[in-house]
Amino acid sequence: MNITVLGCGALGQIWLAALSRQGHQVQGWLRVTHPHTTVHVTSPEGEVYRHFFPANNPAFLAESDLLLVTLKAAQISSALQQIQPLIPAHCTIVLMHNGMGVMDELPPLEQPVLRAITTHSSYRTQGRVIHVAHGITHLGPVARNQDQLSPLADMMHAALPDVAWHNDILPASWNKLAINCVINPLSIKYNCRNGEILQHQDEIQQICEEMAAVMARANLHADARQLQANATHVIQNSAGNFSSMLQDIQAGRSTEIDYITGYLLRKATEFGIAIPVNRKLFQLVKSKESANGHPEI
Ligand code: KPL
Repeated sequence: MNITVLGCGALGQIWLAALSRQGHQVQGWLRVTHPHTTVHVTSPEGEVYRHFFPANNPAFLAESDLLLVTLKAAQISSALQQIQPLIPAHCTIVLMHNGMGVMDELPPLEQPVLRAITTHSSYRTQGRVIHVAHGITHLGPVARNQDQLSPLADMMHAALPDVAWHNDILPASWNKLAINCVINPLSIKYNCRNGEILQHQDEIQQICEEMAAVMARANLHADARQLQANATHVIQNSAGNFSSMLQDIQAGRSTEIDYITGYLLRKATEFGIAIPVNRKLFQLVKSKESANGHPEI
């Protein structure tokens, strides 16, 4: 397959490496145009992979079968808008990001769009990517009746297991949202690695109870104890990792809070449900962002 990976951060590099090793033709696409990109990944098993890939080649994009978007939620719609005229109609666009609400911002697209949610954990340090722990990638259509795209899950699974196909990606999206609503703001509150969050079980429970109330109103199966168990599992798996949100705050970047707890708050407001614990965490992260020079809106 010809594959363009839009966004060459930690997750983008892991996928570039994995897809290329599987024999696919790949290129990166950087927001600041550059003819090549360096991938330098240390796997959870300690193997080092270092390679140069071509980047930002419009002719290759015009022949791509898959556009894998690994940008942060807030960057996706404008980045897609810029390259939209170059994306061929047959190319499947996979959006792999934290949080929810991006679909509401996208320009109208003729290409099929899939959503991917991943629990692979990784971070960037001194020009290298540390792939801390393997995870599961859930893949599926946002619109119904796109089951014919399910072979893509097998292709991606062969490159970087596990990948699971879902005919309806919404429940998996909400379950990952719950994990991020727990780990990311709490990692900011306690300024800690994921593993230390386990010490705050009462808060984890409260976050999950509020989350379950909103999910139930959205007609999704919601069990607060299951959400808490899922979050605990991911915390244990990524214990040594700093959450992406804490990495963003430490690097002076804006975070994905508007698409994580912010999305939950928007839904709660729509349903008339009070979620004070999540609201307070949202405000805390926004205040850290504004201390970093990002306006509170
Ligand atoms: O998605 C993550 C993130 O950091 O954003 C988790 C799964 C919480 C791993 O750190």
